[in-house]
Amino acid sequence: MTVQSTLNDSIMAALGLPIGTTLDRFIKRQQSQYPSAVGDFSQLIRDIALASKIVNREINRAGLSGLAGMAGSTNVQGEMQQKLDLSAHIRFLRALNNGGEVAAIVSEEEEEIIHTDHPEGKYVVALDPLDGSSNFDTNVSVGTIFSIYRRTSMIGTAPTAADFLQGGRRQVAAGYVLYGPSTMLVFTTGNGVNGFTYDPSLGEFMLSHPQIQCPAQGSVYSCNDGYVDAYDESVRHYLTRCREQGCSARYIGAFVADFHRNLLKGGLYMYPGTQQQPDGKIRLLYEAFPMAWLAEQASGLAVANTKAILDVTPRGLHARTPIFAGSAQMVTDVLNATNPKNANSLSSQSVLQHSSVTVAK
Ligand code: FBP
Repeated sequence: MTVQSTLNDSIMAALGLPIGTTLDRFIKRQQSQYPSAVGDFSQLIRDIALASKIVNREINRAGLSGLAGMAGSTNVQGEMQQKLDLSAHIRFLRALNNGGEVAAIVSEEEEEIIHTDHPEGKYVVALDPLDGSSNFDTNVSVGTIFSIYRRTSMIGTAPTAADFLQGGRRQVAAGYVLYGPSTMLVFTTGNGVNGFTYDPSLGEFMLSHPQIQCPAQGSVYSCNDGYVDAYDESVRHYLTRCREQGCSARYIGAFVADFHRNLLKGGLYMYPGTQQQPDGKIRLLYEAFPMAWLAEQASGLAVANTKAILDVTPRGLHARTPIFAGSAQMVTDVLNATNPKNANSLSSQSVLQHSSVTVAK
């Protein structure tokens, strides 16, 4: 007997559609696929969801609560920190520490590894607590980006840099939270990419975008046009060809927001290197690696100059990398434009072998 059968149509109509799958139910279902799972990984995802709900509330009220504006300090990248940068940093640190599953954290806002009160934790997390800092005070979309590894060092000891520098293909989960017109949590654990929309009336993340697939071709490119003259000639040629083919430029200035739009609608986000900044601006551990895994898991691609981002060897906790990410055909085209020799012999092959993409040469 289903619940439905005992209620008459008018009540059913008033109730409307079932509320759908909560993040918690989704995690439980995923966990049941791993007989050996004991729930600590599930708890970790819940801790991230909790922190993002608190950060969401603080972003929404920043103009009222005095959390808007500069904090008067700089981070390891030499960037001026905003109050919201620090409050998001603290909120995630607290939630991950209180959850007890994480032994150490690397955050964009601190130079050194942050050891939690739980050396017994199995996981380490790399985090960009609030991405898109230039947008904070202007009420434009921002995000949080996270990347999770199972530690390699001995449980009970203090994790070291080696736990974080395992390489992008060793991530066990990666995702972002987009604080936009609605707040969404999008993540992968290696079984595709799923998106959850936050319903403040329930205080729950609800499954709204199951198994996201990035269209192979897009008509949008996202880069800071102000820097185009400093890009390599081949990148400039690629952009000229994009425009000739009728592509539009869209750049929110928050990686999470630009990446999310391109993931759903098709498009290419790029932050190339320049002579001044050969490695560009985007950080490998807590920006490029997680977004690259999401791209590949959604049948998109993400490359540096000559190879897949996930095959780039991380040289430091805050190392940067050039990045081209999004629709597979657009990434392959920019790779062919910038490194034809490499594209044919190396990158596109190695890129393609890892992802489920078929791309016209
Ligand atoms: P943070 O805001 O976390 O430092 O991230 C870097 C970032 O803001 C990306 O989100 C964005 O795509 C890019 O830098 C914007 O940089 P620029 O202003 O140089 O175009």
